[in-house]
Amino acid sequence: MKSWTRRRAMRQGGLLLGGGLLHGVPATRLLAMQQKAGMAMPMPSGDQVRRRQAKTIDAMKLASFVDPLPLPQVMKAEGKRSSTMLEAVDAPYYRVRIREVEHRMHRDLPPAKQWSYGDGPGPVLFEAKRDEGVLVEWVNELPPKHFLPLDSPMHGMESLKDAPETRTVTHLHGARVPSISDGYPEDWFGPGKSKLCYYPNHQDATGLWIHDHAMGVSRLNIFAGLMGWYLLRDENEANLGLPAGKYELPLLIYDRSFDPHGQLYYPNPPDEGAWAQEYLGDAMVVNGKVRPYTQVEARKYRLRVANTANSRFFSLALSNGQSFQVIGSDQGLLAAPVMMKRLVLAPAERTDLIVDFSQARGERVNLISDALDLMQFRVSNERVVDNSVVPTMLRPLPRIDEASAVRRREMTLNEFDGDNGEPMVMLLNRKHWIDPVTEFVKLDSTEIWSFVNLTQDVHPIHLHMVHFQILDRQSFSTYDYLSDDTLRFTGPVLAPAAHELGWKDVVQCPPETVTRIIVPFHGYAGRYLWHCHILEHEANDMMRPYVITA
Ligand SMILES: [Cu+2]
Repeated sequence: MKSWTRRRAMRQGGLLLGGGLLHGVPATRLLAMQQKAGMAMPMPSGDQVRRRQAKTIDAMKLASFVDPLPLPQVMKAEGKRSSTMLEAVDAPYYRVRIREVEHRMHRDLPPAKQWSYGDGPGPVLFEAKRDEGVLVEWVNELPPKHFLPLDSPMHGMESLKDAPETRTVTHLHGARVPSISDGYPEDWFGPGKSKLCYYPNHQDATGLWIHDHAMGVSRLNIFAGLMGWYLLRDENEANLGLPAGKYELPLLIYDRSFDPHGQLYYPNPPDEGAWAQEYLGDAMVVNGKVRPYTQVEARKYRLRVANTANSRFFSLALSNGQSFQVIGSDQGLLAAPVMMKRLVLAPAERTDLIVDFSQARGERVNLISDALDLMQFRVSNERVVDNSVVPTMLRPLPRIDEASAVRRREMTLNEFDGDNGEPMVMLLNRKHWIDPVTEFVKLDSTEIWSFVNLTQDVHPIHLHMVHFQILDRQSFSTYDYLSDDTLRFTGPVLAPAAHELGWKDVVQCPPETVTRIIVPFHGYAGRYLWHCHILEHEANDMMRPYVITA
């Protein structure tokens, strides 16, 4: 796991530039890996680093904690509508305009161009109830030109030459929905068009999130701002007595960088290499503001946290060193709270935290990620009565029996060099997005998928439509695997950490490690996808379709 730690520390450590993929890996080891794997690993040139620095301001110098934390704008239904997609007669209908807006992300920055769901500049929030389906019409009102740099070697771009630059399609991440409403990347639509989606909400309470998934441009569209919360509630959760209402804070955390005019800056190929292998900014943003603050009472709060960054892993902790209780993961509550002081959240992962500020009356407590500040809680000096509770048992959460799996699949995570030898391509199972489907799964069957990570990166792998449990992780020799396809393990079988024992839809796959998950494919037959949720990897080309057959 050494390289996992090293790699992760790099990604979390302040300003890491787009191409800085392999600092810290010994050159001899790197060379050996390249030779064995036929891989070309990109390194940023000093020139690239200097060019990038000239194009961005130093966001670490912006004053911290000067903007109040915005809370997401709760979306309102416009009555009810019927549709052939519905199970019932009619359902609440939402019409969401997708627009270009201007939004000030920090007191000392001018308003920056962004994209937004809905009419406000900030993130949005849908409140949904279990088994009460909703209709959402996503309306593309974007201008014809993208304000971020488009590049060419990304997957699918050949076939997208005539596609509108500002295409979009919305995916409700973690939702069990029919394929037609899932936001398949090729179901994009251009400006002036809209798409009606049906979300049945037949699943346990959890924090889902909406984001763009349009072919070839989703990393740019999400970077531009197309993200939001979707909190699904149920009776079990409501009866627990957890902190609620104003004591529940939904937080979208991500990173950005700004050009000298205060506008969002995304690396612009070819100046900085053929494509940005990862994006890491130096401004930590929560709900649309750079390092904001919020006033809290000296009591328990429930923090719903989603990592909506393109590439950055957050290592969440509190600046006063106090512990917090983890009560949920991607797909809802854990069986029991887990006390932690530090939790690593990969892109697209969510966590559900209880933080008790009662011992920090009158103090300022920062939410941090290693040396980086994300936001500040200003705890009131007043004593308050806190009637909320955190039960020791949250819900029954049986582990799935491995014996129930009818099929086991071995999936490789690969890095290779591109046609011209310089840019790298990253693949799942050595296949591109456009290659024919290779994973056909029977509806209602259970399978075990092993992710064989041959790369030096942690890849957060996400499967659409399903939830799953993590079985274990075990390091192996990539050398042996690449020479004769043999899985020779080099370390012990590691059980998932306590906070990973709940239902998941994203799994962190460490380098040179086999990560196994068990997946019951309940829900709907149809075409879905699985992919790495580092958006720059997904785009080039770590994304594959899979089909559930009835
Ligand atoms: Cu990846």
